[in-house]
Amino acid sequence: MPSLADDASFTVSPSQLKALRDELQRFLLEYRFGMQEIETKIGILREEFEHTHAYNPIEHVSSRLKTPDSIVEKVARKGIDSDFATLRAKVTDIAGVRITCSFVTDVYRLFHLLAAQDDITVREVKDYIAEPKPNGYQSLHAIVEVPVFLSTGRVDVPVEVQFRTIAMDFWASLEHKIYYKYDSQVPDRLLVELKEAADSAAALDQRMLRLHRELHGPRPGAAVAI
Ligand code: 0O2
Repeated sequence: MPSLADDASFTVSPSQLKALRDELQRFLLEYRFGMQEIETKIGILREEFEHTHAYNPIEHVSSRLKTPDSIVEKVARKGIDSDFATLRAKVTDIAGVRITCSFVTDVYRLFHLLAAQDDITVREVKDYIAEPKPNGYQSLHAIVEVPVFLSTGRVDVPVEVQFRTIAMDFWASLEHKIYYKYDSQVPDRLLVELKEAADSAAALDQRMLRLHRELHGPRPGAAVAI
């Protein structure tokens, strides 16, 4: 297959182009199915939680598939080969699910409930809550593999699942907009303010959790650490 990241010097016939398009669509379809499997699992946990504990630990869930442009950009940035086998092995965030929780304890609780399911394999965890990024970014990232059953058999699809609180999500979405607006050249003054805002968001999370516990008492298993 011609490299997705190659320059425009190669030529392909219409039938090769169609075959490439079909292969890319099928490749992305597997990720869509993997993403849907995770969404279903999270939806089930949410409903079961409400039913059993009369409590909903999830504020909202969003999902996205990386666009072909964004995959090509990552391949070029990381200098990796762009054949489908390498993409499958090295680009693990083609499918992404973001789960926004009420409290930090819910973040870990949901992660553990998902990770404990016996068809889920956890490939990698990055705990940016325990160790925030230098800019202040916080979230718990997990690359999990979920089986998808196709007419051709089973495929284990990696999905990047990001767990965060509302305060972390608020911060990350503003920071993302600022980076976009300044084309990554954010003035130092704003970087300092963003870091301070991230610290305030973390303090708010702690405070809200304390208040919540005062109201309801600690829930069983609420403070699971990873
Ligand atoms: P999008 O649009 O959310 O998909 P890399 O993927 O190579 O850039 P790495 O180490 O593989 O980096 O991934 P990491 O650190 O697990 O983080 C990847 C994703 O986390 C990003 O995806 C963002 O969604 C989020 N993220 C990580 N760091 C930051 C940050 O400092 N600020 C904000 N706002 N989000 C962050 P994408 O692909 O960049 O974007």
